Formats: sequence, C-alpha cells, structure tokens
Amino acid sequence: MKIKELKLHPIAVADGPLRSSYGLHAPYALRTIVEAVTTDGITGISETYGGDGPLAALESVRSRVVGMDPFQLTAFKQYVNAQAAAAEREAATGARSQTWLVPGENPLDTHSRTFAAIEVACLDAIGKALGRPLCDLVGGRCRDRVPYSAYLFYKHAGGGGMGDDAREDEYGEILTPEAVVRSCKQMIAKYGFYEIKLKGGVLPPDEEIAAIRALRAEFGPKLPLRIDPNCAWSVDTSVHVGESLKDELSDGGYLEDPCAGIDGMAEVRKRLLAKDIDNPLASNVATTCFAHVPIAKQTDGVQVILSDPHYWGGIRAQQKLSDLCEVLGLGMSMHSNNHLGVSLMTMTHAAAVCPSLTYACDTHYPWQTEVDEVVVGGRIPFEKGCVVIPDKPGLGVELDLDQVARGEERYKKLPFRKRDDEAEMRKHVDPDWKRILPRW
Ligand code: GKR
Ligand code: MG
Repeated sequence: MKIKELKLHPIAVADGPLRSSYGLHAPYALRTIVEAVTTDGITGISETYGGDGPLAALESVRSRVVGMDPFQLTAFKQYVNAQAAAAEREAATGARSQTWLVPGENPLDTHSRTFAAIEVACLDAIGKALGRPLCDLVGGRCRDRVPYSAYLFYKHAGGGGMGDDAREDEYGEILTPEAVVRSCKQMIAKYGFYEIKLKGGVLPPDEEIAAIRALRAEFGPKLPLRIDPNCAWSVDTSVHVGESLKDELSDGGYLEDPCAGIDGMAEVRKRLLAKDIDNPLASNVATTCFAHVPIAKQTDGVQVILSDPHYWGGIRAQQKLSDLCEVLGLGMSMHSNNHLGVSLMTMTHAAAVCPSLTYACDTHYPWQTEVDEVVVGGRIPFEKGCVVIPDKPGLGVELDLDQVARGEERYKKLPFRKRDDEAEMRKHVDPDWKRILPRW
C-alpha cells in the first residue's frame, strides 16, 4: 500500500464570540481536513489547525508523502524533524511557548503538527485496510469510553458565523457567575459531562473566583472543577486565586496555567504548598513539547501535563508522553482547540491508549454545530460525557465530502487566513485592546 494522493481541504467552521486572555474568537475558526488516498483505494483522514501556515506546512511535505508507504512513519518523522531543525536554526523567535501566540500558530511546533496530521491519516488508512480501530494499531485501548469535560467560556451574545450563515446562539451571553452556571447546566444536560473547566483570564480574578464558587455551589464536589486563565495572572494573583479556591479546585480539579513561564508556575506551587494547598497545577503553555517535561518535574512547576495529539506529534507521541508522565509521577490531561468530529475521534483514540491520562479531556465540540460537521452522519454522540470508541476501522468516521466542500466555500469567502483573537477584540469590543500578561 502506498499513498498516491494527498488532498488538503482548508475549511472554516462557525464559532461563537468566546473570550480568553488571547482576546475574542472570530465568527469562524479555521481547520484543515487531510485525505491520504492509497493505491488500495482506501482513504485515511485527519483534521488539524487551519489557515495559511498549517496549510503551507502540509504542502511542504506533499512530495515526500505521495509515494510513501503509510506504515513507514518513523522515517517520515525523521524527515519532518530534519526540516524542523533547519527552521529552528533560522527562527528569530525565542523559546517554544504558547504564551504570546495563539495555540496552533507557534512556528516552533510546526513539525509536530505537520507530522501528527499525516500520521493520523496514515493510521486511519492502515486501520481501514486491516479492519481494526486505530487504537488497536498502537497496542490497544486501556478504556473503551473517553470522558470529556464541560468546557465553559465567557462569551458575548452570538452563536458564530455571519449574515445569512449565522448560527443559533445556544448559550447566549455569558459574563456573570449566574450565566456561567446556566451554560454549564445546559451543557451537562445535553452531553452528560461530569468534570468542568472554566476558561478564565477574562474578568477580574475575584469575579472568576465567584463563578467557580457558584459552580461548586450548584454541582457539588462530585464534579471536579478547573480554571484556566491562560497566564493572565501575576504570581501573587495566582496564589490569591489558588488560596481562595483551595476547596473548589480539590477532589480531582486543577489550576491551569495561572501565570506565564515555568519559573512563575514553580513559584506559585511553592507558595501554595507552604500554605498546605496541594491542588495540582496543569499546563498547555509552560509545557508544550517533550523537552519541557523533565523541567516541569525538576522545578515542580507543573503536575498535570496537558497533551494534545495535534501538536505533541500524533497518537504515538501521546502514548510516549503517557509513559513519560508515568515514569516521572506526573498527571496527564488533554487540551483542545475548536475542532470537528475527525479531531474529536483522534483525541478519543489518543486518550484511549494513554493509561496516565486520568482526567476528562477538554473539548470545544459543544461550541460547534451540526451545520459545520464534516463527518458522515453528523455530530459525534456523547454518552454520559464520554465518546465511545466505535467498533469500526481506523478513526471510525468517514468524511461527508459535500460538507467539506461547504466548509471550503466558507473559507474562500473569509478575509483572514490566521487566528487573531487580539484583532477580533479590537474590532468588536475595545479598539485599544492589547494582550497584556499579566493583566492582573
Ligand atoms: O479557545 O480561546 C480558546 C482557548 O483559550 C484555547 O485557544 C486554548 O488553547 O483551550 C486552550 C487552553 O486550554 O489553553
Ligand atoms: Mg489551557
């Protein structure tokens, strides 16, 4: 079996006006759908970050992918890594971090994102050729059902999309503790989630503390809570929040990326421990690649590593990360960005093969709608907050090519080719807005 054709589909997916410390989500999120067509007539698929950058990176490996045996992923990884080493030498930027760049835009992670998109498409093709679910190709699953968390956002009114293409505003405006609780109830009623994450870093910290307390008052200690301000707080503020939410973030919760940088995280940890507070700190900003993991351990700046097959280097890299976390005694959870069903199934297979991943994974899936879904049969169902590994080959989903074409049409009409939450914020909320870290 060889790959005879690589098809890349840049698509746009309606997205609501969600807020984070990066700014405001645009009315459309960008994704890329990948098809690797084999000489056996099988098509392997994957989904990754969207826009010009990720598309160009995938284009740059086209000549290496076409003609490749999809089983030969190690040699392909060496090839991609060699390209990355050259790019890294040329890069004028500083350390690898998602602190300043929105996730998916970090040039130093390009190679792992590109490799992951091709790896998943190859594994999907192999699974389809062998008639086995993708997770069985890499050692088999340690769980049949993967739990996800209710990922709550502050947001303005609007459901995403524009003009005739606007989506229904399912959750309405969410800018108060009451609205946070309301949106959580809606999400839990619909999906059955039993862990909760609030994206913070938007309102003054005491208002976000009030929102977490309101969630605890409503749902009780059986539903673990986490808050993630994406580095919007100083070390002092992080300690203040960690102390104020001592009880609320215990029992399976965590404090995610309160401040920027591993040294800041380590200082927060030290000061909280001194007050007898040992709720874990989690990160998808201070730890974004394998080289960061031992540093997280040595400094004790991060106790829960947030994995993500899309930029950590695919499914097998996720498994390696799980082993590494086990060896180092670190916890593991999963990060997300806006995505559709192909990514959801990728995350589900990835989580299923990682024994160290003991928290419910993040997912932005509730923020997207049926109108934009590209998999045959529409939205992936959740059962009691979990996605069940289907008894189907590969990822277990096929592309609805008409829906993909609609996504490409939307993409073509857009004036932007890159996520820029700061620009959106200036356009719609505050003309002078800048991302300032720490803001509080
Ligand atoms: O969608 O605005 C967002 C989030 O802030 C996302 O970009 C982050 O990557 O979900 C993410 C996180 O956990 O940091
Ligand atoms: Mg995060």
